[in-house]
Parts: sequence; C-alpha cells; structure tokens
Amino acid sequence: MKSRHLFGIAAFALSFAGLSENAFAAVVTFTFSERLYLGGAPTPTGVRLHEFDLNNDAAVDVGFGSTGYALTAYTVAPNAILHWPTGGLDVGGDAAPLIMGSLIGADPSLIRVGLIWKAGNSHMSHCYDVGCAGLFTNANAAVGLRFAAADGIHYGFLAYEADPETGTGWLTGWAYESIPDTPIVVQPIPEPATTTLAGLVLLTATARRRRGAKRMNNST
Ligand SMILES: [Ca+2]
Repeated sequence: MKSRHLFGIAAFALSFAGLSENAFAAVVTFTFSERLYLGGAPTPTGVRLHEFDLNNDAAVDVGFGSTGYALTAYTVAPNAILHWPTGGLDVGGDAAPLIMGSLIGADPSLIRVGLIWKAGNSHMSHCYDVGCAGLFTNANAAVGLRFAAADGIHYGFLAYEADPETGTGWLTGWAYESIPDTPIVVQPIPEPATTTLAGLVLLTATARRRRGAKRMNNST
C-alpha cells in the first residue's frame, strides 16, 4: 500500500563561518517521532512504496520501494538523487551514502568525483541468501536529494539507518534548504523534543544572563 506522509515542519537558522550570509540560511528539518521502516514485504499488487512530500506542497518529492529484501529510492525528473554510477553514466548503480559534513548542491563533484544527479530508480541495498550488497547495506548515512518547488530547485537529504537483518532500513527524518539553488550540508537532524528542550534551555540561559546583567548594573 502506498503511504504519503504530510507533516508539520520546523525551521531553524544556521550560520557557518567563512560562508556568505545567504548560504545555509534556512534549513528546514523534519524528524519522525518514531523512525519509519522502509522495508517490509511487497504488497499483493507490487512493490511496497513509501512516498514523501518534504516541503508540504502536496507534491511527492521522493519515494522508496521495498521488495522485502531490497530497497530502491526513486524520483521523477527534475527531482534527482545523488548517485554513484557503476555501469557508466546514468545507466545504473547505487544511491550514494553521504556522511556528515557532505555539501549537497548543484555540483556533485564537491562531495566525490564521479557522483551524478539521477532521476528514476537508485538502488540502495539488497540481501540474498549468499549475502548483501549495495552502498547503503549496513550504512547509517544520508540520501542526497534535489527537488523542484514553485520557487525553484531545492537541495536536501534524508537520514537513513540500515537494518543489517534485511538489507533495508529506516528513515529517521530529512532536511532541506528552503532558499532555492542553495547548497546544504549533511548534519544531524535534531529531535523535535530535543529542539524544544534546547530552545527552553537557551531561553532560560538568556533570561539568567539578563537578570545577571541587571544585577550587575544595579550594583555599580
Ligand atoms: Ca513537495
């Protein structure tokens, strides 16, 4: 059965030393309250699909298909997944597992020479009786994604955790840059509860500093 996940989003601003003011200005993140299993046996009518609308504009941006022992990510052009070709350019291969700190933008060679953006199916992993294969096998890594919205092309990533038992795995959340044509860096996606707690701690610390400053001013 096809499932579609609409959601609330949380935005936070990031700044990085040495980069222009507009870069990485508005990263939008989403985290599942409980990570979502992308595996599972195929449905009676075909591959089990999970489709996601990252920016909540009622247009699916990326999907995953499971046969129970294999996992594939897919998009429709102009959306595309960062892909490591193993059979020549754009004729086959795997989605590229991205580590923390990877810069996702228009030029895939900034991550690794040879990577390409590819629409359609990107193989992630599969397991047979003799063993497992695929770049996302046992990989806790990000899937690099570009997707189209009304205001232009956006770059983002999906956070994936592998299930070593089946060759598939879980999606824990995603992030994307809300400013079109702006790169994004793969980074930990904050838990919603953690974000709220961090915000409260920050507010508390700010309030304490203000009270402290007021006390200092009163004492001088
Ligand atoms: Ca969308």
